[in-house]
Amino acid sequence: MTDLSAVKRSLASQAIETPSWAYGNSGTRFKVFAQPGVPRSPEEKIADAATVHKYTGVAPTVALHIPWDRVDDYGALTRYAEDLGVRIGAINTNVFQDDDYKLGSVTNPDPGIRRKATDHLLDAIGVMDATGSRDLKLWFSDGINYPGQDDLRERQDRLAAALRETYDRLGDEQRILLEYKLFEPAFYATDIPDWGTSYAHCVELGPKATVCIDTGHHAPGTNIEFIVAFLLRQNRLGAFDFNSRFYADDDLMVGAADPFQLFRIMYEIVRADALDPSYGIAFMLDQCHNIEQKIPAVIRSVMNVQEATAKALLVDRDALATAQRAGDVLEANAVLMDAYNTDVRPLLAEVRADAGLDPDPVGAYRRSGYQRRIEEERAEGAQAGWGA
Ligand code: AOS
Ligand code: ZN
Ligand code: ZN
Repeated sequence: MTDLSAVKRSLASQAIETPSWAYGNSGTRFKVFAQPGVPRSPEEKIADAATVHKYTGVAPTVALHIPWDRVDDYGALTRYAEDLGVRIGAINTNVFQDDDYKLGSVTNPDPGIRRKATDHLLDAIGVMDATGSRDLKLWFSDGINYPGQDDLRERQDRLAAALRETYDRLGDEQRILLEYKLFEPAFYATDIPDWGTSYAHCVELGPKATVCIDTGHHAPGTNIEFIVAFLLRQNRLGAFDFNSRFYADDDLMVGAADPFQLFRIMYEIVRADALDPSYGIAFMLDQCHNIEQKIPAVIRSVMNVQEATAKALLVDRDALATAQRAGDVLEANAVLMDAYNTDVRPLLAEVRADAGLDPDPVGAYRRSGYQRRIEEERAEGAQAGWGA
């Protein structure tokens, strides 16, 4: 039997990180649809993240992206966030938006460009020193479009050298989250295309390097929960970039396309007792809200993760283990499906009420007047960073 009060405690202490870029205007390469009231500065993005935390109670940190969130004084930005009740989370680097990086950043055949890219990564650790961030999230757009364009193996050597230099600059409490992505913008070969490549580089680097799983970065049909289980067993799962995809790297709201997949992922987390923030996994969103209103979309995304987590926590693990040991295929599957098919919304409403929150976070946001205020106050919203 599942202990309901333990489930509620786990849900109350869950932490989901929201990304600063989710609050800005975004789009595809075809069109960016500007929305009224979007943030014009890193401070305003943090204010929106704090609003999401205010209504959900489980989004206490916000990820920044350098240079999109560049400021002169990161200490002041950190204090600003803390005054609003949130903290700065992962620092994301950007070595993909400069003409120099056409043929790659840290894997570029030109050593001068590699130096520039690596220096950016080192600078980002300086930002972490000022914000107190634990995590440096690295995603490289590096890759090649044509067979023969560059030497596949040598590019791995260049990547390893840049990662080594970056790793060696980390403080004792800091770590690298190394993200992988199958394709885009490179179409023939990406330098970190899959979890295995990321994992191998992390192992080579040392214990402070762990893999970041972006749920939108796989081939269709990939069993992501297997990757989760495997990396947890190896102690190398550092973070998630949660989002939903139908076709490629769609960055839609997590749990929108496939809530069952999200449940299966969260079950592996629960199975490994890795949900509590003290375990060290960063549960981040990496999303763009191109056509829907941004703050309620982020709130909805946080709630989708909560719902998948609640269902995962409700799995009767004793009954499941018994059925698995007995080789009772149908019963084992039924135990898992019973939990998935439970309506956990009343349970989450109770968890929110216990925490002094409105049980309906999206409704509470809509009633708060925040959206009207930002639409009045913020004249010209800034773009998130890409998609121009
Ligand atoms: C890119 O596809 C990745 O998901 C990265 O995490 C990226 O840094 C993030 O989406 C912000 O652009
Ligand atoms: Zn990502
Ligand atoms: Zn992505």
